[in-house]
Amino acid sequence: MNRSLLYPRATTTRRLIGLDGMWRFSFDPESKGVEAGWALDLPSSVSMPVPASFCDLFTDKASREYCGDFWYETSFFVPAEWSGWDIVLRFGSVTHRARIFVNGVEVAQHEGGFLPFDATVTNIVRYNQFNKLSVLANNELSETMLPAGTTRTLADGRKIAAPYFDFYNYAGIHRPVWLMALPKERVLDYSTRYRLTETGAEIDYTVSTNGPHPVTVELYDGTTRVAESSGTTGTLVVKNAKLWNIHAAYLYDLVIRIHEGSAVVDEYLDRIGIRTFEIRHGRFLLNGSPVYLRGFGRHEDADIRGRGLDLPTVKRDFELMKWIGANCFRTSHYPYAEEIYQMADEEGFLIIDEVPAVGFLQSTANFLAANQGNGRQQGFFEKETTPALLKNHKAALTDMIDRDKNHPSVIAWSLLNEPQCTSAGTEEYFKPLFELARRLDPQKRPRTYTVLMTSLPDTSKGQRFADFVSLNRYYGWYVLGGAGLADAEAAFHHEMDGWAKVLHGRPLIFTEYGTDNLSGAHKLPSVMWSAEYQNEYLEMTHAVFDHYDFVQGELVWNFADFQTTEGILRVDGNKKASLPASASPRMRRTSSGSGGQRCRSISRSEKMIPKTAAPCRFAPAGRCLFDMLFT
Ligand code: CKU
Repeated sequence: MNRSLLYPRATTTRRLIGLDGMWRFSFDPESKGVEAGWALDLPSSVSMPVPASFCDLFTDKASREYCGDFWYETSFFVPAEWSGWDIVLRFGSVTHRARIFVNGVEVAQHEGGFLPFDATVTNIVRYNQFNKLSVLANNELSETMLPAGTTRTLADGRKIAAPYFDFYNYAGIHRPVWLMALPKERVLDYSTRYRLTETGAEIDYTVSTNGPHPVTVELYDGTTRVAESSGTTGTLVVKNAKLWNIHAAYLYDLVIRIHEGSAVVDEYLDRIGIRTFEIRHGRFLLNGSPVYLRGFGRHEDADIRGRGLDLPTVKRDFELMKWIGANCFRTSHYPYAEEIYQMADEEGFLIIDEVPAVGFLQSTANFLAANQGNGRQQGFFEKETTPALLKNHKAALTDMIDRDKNHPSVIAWSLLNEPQCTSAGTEEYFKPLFELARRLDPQKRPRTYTVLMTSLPDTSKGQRFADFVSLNRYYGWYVLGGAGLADAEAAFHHEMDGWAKVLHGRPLIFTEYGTDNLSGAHKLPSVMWSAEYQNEYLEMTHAVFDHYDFVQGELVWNFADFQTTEGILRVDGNKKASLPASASPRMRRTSSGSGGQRCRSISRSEKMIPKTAAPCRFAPAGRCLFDMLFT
């Protein structure tokens, strides 16, 4: 079996052609395309960019909200000199499921909208000619998939997605598509593990290939080879190793080769960072030194392109995160594009990598948007659908760890977001997942899941599995908000005192906290949605954090405003990033008004209201003109 999630790279033995660009596109609401031969010729298609979500490109609501089957089509040229190689198509992600056809022949199927897959097409392609590539995708939601939701049918027969999660169900070919020529005998995977020594570092590695020939592994610091070894497992000894660190990333080039006599059969190159990450005595230790996690929960979400990878946006986001002094983000609520992890590797950011296990809760999701859910109050892990869900969950977790295990930036795995975890089936559901993550990860990174507000220290059945506890808390927003802020603080303390009793030396971080903000709203005294209220909320919340030594991180919700399903609780999306100037001297001051032009992007509305990045209390001082003028 030649399964490989390695990132596509051109080397002396590998060739790549990028297939991104303008493709053809058609909705298929009656799911008749396969029978009607659309894989050979897509009728009445429109142009469609790849990568991108299709949703926000249309100007009519039926197209934006389309739910069901849809097709993409392009053609690709296979050079004659590629004959004798394995020809493989590689998709970074297609949301949520895909069937791939080449010249009308089905070559792959994949479920799960946030992880890569490939299709070997060696025996199907025509050399020195153009070949037709068709993708039949589908964006329906169900309770057995990640993320979870349901699909409803409107009176006119159209399907509509009803997410159980608080982000828009963007769909399309979201990440790059590659055509690759690979040697028949090749590297399929590799992994590394780091040990710091008195004189430098040791890197234990494993390489898997699909053939019998010997393997060598070399490590380069620029053009200088600093370590080498041979065999599919071994150790690279690096003297005076330069460690990868926060905002001070140092990357080495890893070169893996398969040799047959004097010939190199395959060569794979990657960039790795030498670092250790562990939990000890209630602290996160990076290279043995304590680190407090500061940063954001985020989304892959931008105007027009939706969840499609956009490198300028990626760059801008990292610049904003650096500017504000963040060191960490969670890939809420799904694994992000590989290019984002590469950027984090380069820039020295820590990532809590989250599998798309979100929406595993019916009752709360029901009230977040107008067209969601079914109002039932029940556990999510005691249903007929639970075994199928667990199977898909394991598959997604396996692929995420396979894909991301070599990134120095990835420091932890988040196995679920806000599941219903107080009911009887929780432990049976959680245990195999936590065991799987431990088994699959060569670096044995800590595992966590984010704990919903209604799951408390004494009722949360899942928390005992976590290596560190992650709380999403909104005291003063979803509960006891407004004039009740003092009560919110008391209730928050009460809960924290409860966590103190069950942590048993584990650190606890906040993976979400925040309030929505109406851009430009100011009021004295404050009201909810105003800038002033956000300040008061954040001050209170931070004071609670600082009261507890076991709190070892804070990731504010959210880095940027993001789109959600429309509903009475969301004003054209979730607006928790429109944070105003903070009253806290520790808080980065930004404005959602005219002073706050540090926009990641503009809003989706034609009013072009800027989105602002969230302020953080950990930003280095003195870099903001607005601060100097108005404080
Ligand atoms: C965030 C009920 C709390 C849901 N939680 C998860 C996240 O996806 C949401 O966007 C909180 C929020 O802003 O409500």
